[in-house]
Amino acid sequence: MSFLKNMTLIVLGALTGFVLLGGLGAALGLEFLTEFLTLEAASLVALWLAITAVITTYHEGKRAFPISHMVSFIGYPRSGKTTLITALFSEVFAQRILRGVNIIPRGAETIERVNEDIARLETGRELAPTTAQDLFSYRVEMLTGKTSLSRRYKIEIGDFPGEDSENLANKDAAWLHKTKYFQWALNADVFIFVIDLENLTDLGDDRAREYKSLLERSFRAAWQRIKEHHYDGARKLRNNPVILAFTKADLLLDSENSYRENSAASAGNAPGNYHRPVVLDSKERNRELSEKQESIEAYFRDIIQYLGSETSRFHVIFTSAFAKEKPDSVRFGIEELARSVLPK
Ligand SMILES: Nc1nc2c(ncn2[C@@H]2O[C@H](COP(=O)(O)OP(=O)(O)O)[C@@H](O)[C@H]2O)c(=O)[nH]1
Ligand SMILES: [Mg+2]
Repeated sequence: MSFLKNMTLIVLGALTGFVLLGGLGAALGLEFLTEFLTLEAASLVALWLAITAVITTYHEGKRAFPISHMVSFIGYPRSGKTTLITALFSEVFAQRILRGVNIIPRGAETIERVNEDIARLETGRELAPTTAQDLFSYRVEMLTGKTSLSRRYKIEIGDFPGEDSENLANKDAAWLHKTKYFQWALNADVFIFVIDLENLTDLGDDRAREYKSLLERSFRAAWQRIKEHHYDGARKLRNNPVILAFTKADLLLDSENSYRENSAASAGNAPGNYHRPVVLDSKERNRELSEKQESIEAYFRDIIQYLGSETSRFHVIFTSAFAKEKPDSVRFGIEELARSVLPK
């Protein structure tokens, strides 16, 4: 606001100056001054000042009024959503990703939750359950760049609540859509559909087939609901990032050379050991993982093609909170996730 006041003062000051100079010129009989200061010249200068004011106000405004950016994680209970969000924050705060971008948690709730969960993740304890509320959203502010082109974003990351241990089989595809969280998610800018690889370690068994069928039905219906919500065309969903995030990629490596403590057979749903993550620095492990990724993508071809045809910013990302590419590198897939979900 003070900026607007300043610009108004400058424009008024310049115009007054013109009038005074013109008057002075006339009084002193300096014709060249009065002629030069014609109405045309005055309006040209006023126009130039107005344009500068508009441009500067626009840039100032971008900094002063943060741009809202809502990110919504959509997935069934126990699929690793809270862990994924926590891993994302942990990597950002450790400056292993997005260096130079300033991310500041906002509000006691977010600060407590994030720090408590990062500590739990790093010591291999279960994360605090998300049962208490109908909806939890992490609030952070993000500052990019340092020049006058810098921007301020108010980011909300919505975490789907509901941690009940109920069997997935009891959930119908519409279960997601009936929740209060989904009502919030309808207005998001970025949509992340989460698929738990724990159910997909053997693509031949019934569990995998049922899981796939449930997910495809419910994600397709979710997307259709989101589209229907924006039916008036107020928003162009084609430009919104949509991500299919596969979690727990470490569980795909259940071969001899995989780390047993994190493998499906021994750990099941127990918290993984962050201090002894699967390290993907060998050729064999990398090859094994990319082969598995390919077959998973082929398995989900229908939903991948559907979502891929709906937006120009579709990504399939494999992630793991307990795997890294090198011993001290960023957790698996988290950098790609950060790049696709945060504003550019
Ligand atoms: N092996 C493995 N387990 C994970 C990973 N991410 C989460 N989990 C486990 O999956 C369970 C559910 O995770 P949580 O984040 O609470 O799921 P949410 O209900 O979707 O929020 C927990 O026991 C986690 O320790 C992962 O990357 N690898
Ligand atoms: Mg959770």
